[in-house]
Amino acid sequence: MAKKRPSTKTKKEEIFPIKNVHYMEIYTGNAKQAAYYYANAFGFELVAYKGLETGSRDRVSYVLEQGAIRLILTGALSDSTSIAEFIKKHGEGVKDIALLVKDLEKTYTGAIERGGIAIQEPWVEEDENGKVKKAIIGTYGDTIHTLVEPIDYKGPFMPGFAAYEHHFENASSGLIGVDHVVGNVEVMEDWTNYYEKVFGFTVLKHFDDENISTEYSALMSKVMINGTGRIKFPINEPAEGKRKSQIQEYLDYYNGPGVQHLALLTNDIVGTVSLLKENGVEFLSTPDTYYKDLANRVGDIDEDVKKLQELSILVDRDDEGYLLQIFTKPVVDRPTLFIEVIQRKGALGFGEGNFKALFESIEREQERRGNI
Ligand code: TYF
Ligand code: FE
Repeated sequence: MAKKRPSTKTKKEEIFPIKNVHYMEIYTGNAKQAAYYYANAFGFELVAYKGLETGSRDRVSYVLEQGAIRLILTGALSDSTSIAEFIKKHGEGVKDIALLVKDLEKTYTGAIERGGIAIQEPWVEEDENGKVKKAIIGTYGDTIHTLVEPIDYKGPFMPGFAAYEHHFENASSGLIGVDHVVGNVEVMEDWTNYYEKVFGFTVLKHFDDENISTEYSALMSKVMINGTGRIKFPINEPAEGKRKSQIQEYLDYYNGPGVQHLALLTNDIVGTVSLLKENGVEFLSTPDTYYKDLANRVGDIDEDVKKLQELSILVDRDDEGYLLQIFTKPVVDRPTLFIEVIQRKGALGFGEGNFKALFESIEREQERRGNI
């Protein structure tokens, strides 16, 4: 008789195994100029391209990489694409959070059986560099998850893309990976239930409007996490407060739910943020009073508090360690999408201790925009 396996090995099989976030695709009105911004301001490297020169007649896409982060900037070449429609409705924004999976057909079919929104059945793309399997599942608003499974693919990015020969020098800013991707929706429970049922995610943390004081632009939030703990997708909903919720402002300008922020990891936030600021990236500011009691609140940290204050970097401590984070102003014309730079030194949280300072800073921006 076969020996019973020790319990440490009987790990529960995930219903939707995800290896990684494969790329995040931004629909933009001018992919060429957006690519220049992410390359030269954020330190991404341009690696692949498709457009008229490669036989793509309806869209142009630039692929940028930094560490394990991959961004695609896509623009329309004709008015008959859904890209042009997307931009008319939402402005520029994240269309796709693509997920690298195994057993794509099985993974896709299971998700659809559990109530996943079927956007596109599995298909195979192919060029001289090999094959890639894909399928598309819908999520909040017009956002999608493209599932990707390469099959012996050896090209620069995906079939149909050519390696990009770029002619300028730009330094990496030290961004190394995706920490979390946040969505703003109208009814949080609808979408947290969706991620539980369809993708097998669980709730890591729940912030309600009590935790997140109603004095400040109020919201509720649940952090959804997959079985490996690698993929974190927080979902926000507006809450009633004294002022207009920052989430409501987003929903008004985006015309519905969508991606609010991309949180990108660095191992050296001081170095990364210094470079981004030199490159002209605009960040939310933090009042000097925040730094007065920082030492009391977070105890000993490796960084020089003066330097953090100079750069407006926020710090929070939890049971496991501490984290440092900072938020850009919106990176598009509408007050919608922004980027968070985060460094984790053990901490597993989301900067809960910074919510008050952060939301006051967001509120100052809302006020300048006339949206309170
Ligand atoms: O992802 C988070 O939870 C943090 C804090 O509208 C945050 O980055 C939460 C909500 C929000 C902006 C930032
Ligand atoms: Fe965040």
